[in-house]
This record gives sequence, C-alpha cells and structure tokens, in this order.
Amino acid sequence: LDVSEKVHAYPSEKCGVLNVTKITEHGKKVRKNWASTWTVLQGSSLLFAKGQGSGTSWFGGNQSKPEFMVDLRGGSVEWASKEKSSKKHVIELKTRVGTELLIQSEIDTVINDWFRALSETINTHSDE
Ligand code: I3S
Repeated sequence: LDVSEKVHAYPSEKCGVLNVTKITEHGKKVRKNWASTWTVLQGSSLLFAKGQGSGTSWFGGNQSKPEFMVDLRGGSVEWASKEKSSKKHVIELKTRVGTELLIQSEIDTVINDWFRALSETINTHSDE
C-alpha cells in the first residue's frame, strides 16, 4: 500500500499537531528543521503532514497528502537528552532504517500521551 491508500485502509488511533524535526536520515546527521506538523498514528505507521495548523481538512480529500511516513516496527522511543535539544518534553524516535526524529509539544499531557502511544505501538508490533 502506498501512503494515501494506507490512510484509508486503517483507522487512525491518534492524531494531533506536534513540533517535529528529523535529525538523522539513513544513519546520517541532517540539519534540524523544527516544524509544526500534523501527526497521525495509524497501525504501525506514523504519518506527517507539514503546515496543517488545524488539521481538520487533512482527511477531507486529496488536497493534502501525508508528506512523510515512518514505520514504527523495530523502532524505539525514549525521552531525548539535553544534548539532543534544549526544548522541554522531547521524544526521540529511532526507526529500524536509521531515521531519527525529535517530536515535541509544549503541553506535557499531550507529549506523555504520545510517548505512551508510540511505545505501545512499537511493543505491539515488535515481533513483525
Ligand atoms: O541542536 P542544535 O543544532 O543546537 O539545534 C538548534 C538549531 O537547529 C537551530 O537552528 P539553526 O542552527 O538553523 O539556527 C534551531 O532554531 C533550534 O531550535 C535548534 O535547537 P533546539 O534545542 O530547539 O532543538
């Protein structure tokens, strides 16, 4: 399934606006570029669409497709160390293919819920 098919094939378990930046791609460090990002957890996939402030139109049709997707299977999450970011409440997500993302919200309940959801997803799909 490609990304847009996936969106329709599985119900979304969780979605919201988070601050996201990639820090590593295929094991290589990349420059941080924090962006407010509409984030959707769907099955074992995490989908991102940039610049969707409210996010409500995202599922409305083809006008705005996910820009980036990571497979959570075989990945890991942990709270980022101070060396990784000066921001508060930062999750470090590592994927099996060597992509690392930082995911942040100013709202601690929001980021705690995401931490739990991502951890549970990774654990649930750990034997795939
Ligand atoms: O880890 P760094 O390099 O200190 O990350 C900061 C920079 O990416 C900075 O951008 P420029 O170096 O392009 O000006 C960002 O504006 C900061 O937000 C980054 O640090 P935090 O600690 O916010 O992740």
